[in-house]
Amino acid sequence: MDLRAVRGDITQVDVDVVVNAANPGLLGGGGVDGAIHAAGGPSILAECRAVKERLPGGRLPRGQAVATTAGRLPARWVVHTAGPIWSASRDLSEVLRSCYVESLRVADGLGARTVAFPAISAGIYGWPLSDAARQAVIAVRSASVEHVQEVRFVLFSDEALAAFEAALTG
Ligand code: AR6
Repeated sequence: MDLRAVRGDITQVDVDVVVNAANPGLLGGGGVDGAIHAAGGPSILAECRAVKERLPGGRLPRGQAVATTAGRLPARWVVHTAGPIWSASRDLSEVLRSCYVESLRVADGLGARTVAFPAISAGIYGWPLSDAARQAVIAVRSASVEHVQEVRFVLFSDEALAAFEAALTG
């Protein structure tokens, strides 16, 4: 797998799968989740509702991932994952790594060759950026895939791009 970091808006990238930093309720939110639903249109939310009905308690456990199609986005699918909320007192890094590994597993199962990730949990969920980047790179490198050839981290700020570049070279 080829791993790279770029600065950009994940709703605009031409890849097979865009990963959404969603929440267990799966019905949208702010940040990258809001941007994906706004740009992709209502079909994504309609599919999320259908997926949600099949989940126990109607909730996606943190660290797990589910797929929908991508509406009007250039991507073919959106893989929705719910990251952990940063805690200074509990080490939830395994849950964060699981978001990447499970998203890749779902993407690979769809036959995706290119997958774009945002910095999961590093926005509203408050995960420190440099560690979020480190966990992301460790997790993606640990994943075994059959079809995925390229993983692109699409970062919204220069600071986030620098953190991922450091994690990729460190
Ligand atoms: N493209 C790429 N990255 C983006 C974009 C974009 N269009 N928009 C924001 N980011 P966040 P989280 C960056 O808050 O921390 C939602 O309400 C952002 O700068 O989107 O996992 C969900 O519904 C940050 O670096 O996700 C959940 O409730 C990164 O994406 C909660 O927020 C992730 O920030 C999830 O919080």
